[in-house]
Amino acid sequence: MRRLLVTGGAGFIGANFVRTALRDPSVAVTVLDKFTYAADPASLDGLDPARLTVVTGDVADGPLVDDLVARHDAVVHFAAESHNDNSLADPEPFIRTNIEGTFRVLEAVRRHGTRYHHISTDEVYGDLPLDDGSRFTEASPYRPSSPYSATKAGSDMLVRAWVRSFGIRATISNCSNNYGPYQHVEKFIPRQITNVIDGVAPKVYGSGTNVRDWIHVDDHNAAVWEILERGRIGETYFIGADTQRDNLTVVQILLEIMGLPKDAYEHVTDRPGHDLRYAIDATKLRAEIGWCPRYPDFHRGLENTVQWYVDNESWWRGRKAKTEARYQEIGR
Ligand code: NAD
Ligand code: TDX
Repeated sequence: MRRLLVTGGAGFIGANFVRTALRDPSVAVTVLDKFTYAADPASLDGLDPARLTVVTGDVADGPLVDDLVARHDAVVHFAAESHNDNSLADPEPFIRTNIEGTFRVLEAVRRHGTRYHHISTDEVYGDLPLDDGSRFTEASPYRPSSPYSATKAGSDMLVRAWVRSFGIRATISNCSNNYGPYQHVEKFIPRQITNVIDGVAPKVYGSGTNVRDWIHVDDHNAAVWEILERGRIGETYFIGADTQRDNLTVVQILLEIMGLPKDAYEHVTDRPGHDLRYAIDATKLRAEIGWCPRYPDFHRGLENTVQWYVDNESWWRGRKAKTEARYQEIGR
């Protein structure tokens, strides 16, 4: 049995990763999750209890992390505070979880010689001009804009230093914007889908011309799995599916799928420091690892995602009112 420790495994991408990983009968997973507002135990419902252990705890708790890492063959580190708007309202938990938490995991990995994969984001590279066609590559300079992306950049730097100075067996992946089932309703796509279900107009920050490069969460996780298996130690891999869309276009597709006029949205105050455009060049991952997206049809992916939120209202309903109340406080 191969024993994986998955931090943040009750959050959006982590829970989907656990679901994928447990399809391999030779894998057992331990989830370490603090169960912040972003986690939901129900995201792990229906999985084989003989091969899934869930531990409630903090990645910044050194002794706990050390004990768990010692008993596993590999660590996949998803746990993070992940929402830009929250990092603007209160950066402190981002420092503790994203930087100190990663430091604790790295120290445990160093002591026990455990294989480590670090989950990061394209946002550490800052943003790109709207219209010049450029994309981030693994050689792009780090230029984070928000407290969230600055702490993710810090965590990436720690991993690189621990590889070089201590020789830990680590890989890093930086992925673009994910969508799919089990994503918290604070994030752009689920927020708009659930607004429409509730008869509320989708909320577009500023002009809506900002561009994100979308990828289905299962494509992200398939790439992570391949990198864990076959990635070169010390390397960084970009994960992206060549699906750049501006926010207005995404909202209009959602409205069309949900049977409403394309202009049934409203503009709200922009996010301070709002990154203009992200775009990922995943040539290295495709060439070296042979990965390619299995869900390249964005329209179809959004249709399936809308259907998932319609069918799984009991999963998100309990968080919706509180999330919107938080947005109301910040005027977005
Ligand atoms: P999420 O907010 O849905 O989930 C994060 C999980 O981490 C939650 O279950 C939460 O309870 C847990 N967590 C938070 N603090 C913790 C702590 N101190 N100790 C233990 N667990 C803690 O986030 P997500 O969207 O699933 O993102 C997962 C990872 O992927 C993050 O590292 C994020 O930076 C990265 N990422 C996300 C995207 C995206 O589009 N969502 C894109 C690229 C990279
Ligand atoms: O209501 C909204 N209206 C809106 O126009 C929300 C919530 C967002 N937006 C815009 C802001 C962004 O341009 O939509 C875009 C996507 O916003 P988010 O879902 O907050 O994602 P983003 O800030 O791009 O960051 C995401 O991708 C990279 C994840 O949240 C990060 O964890 C990941 O690292």
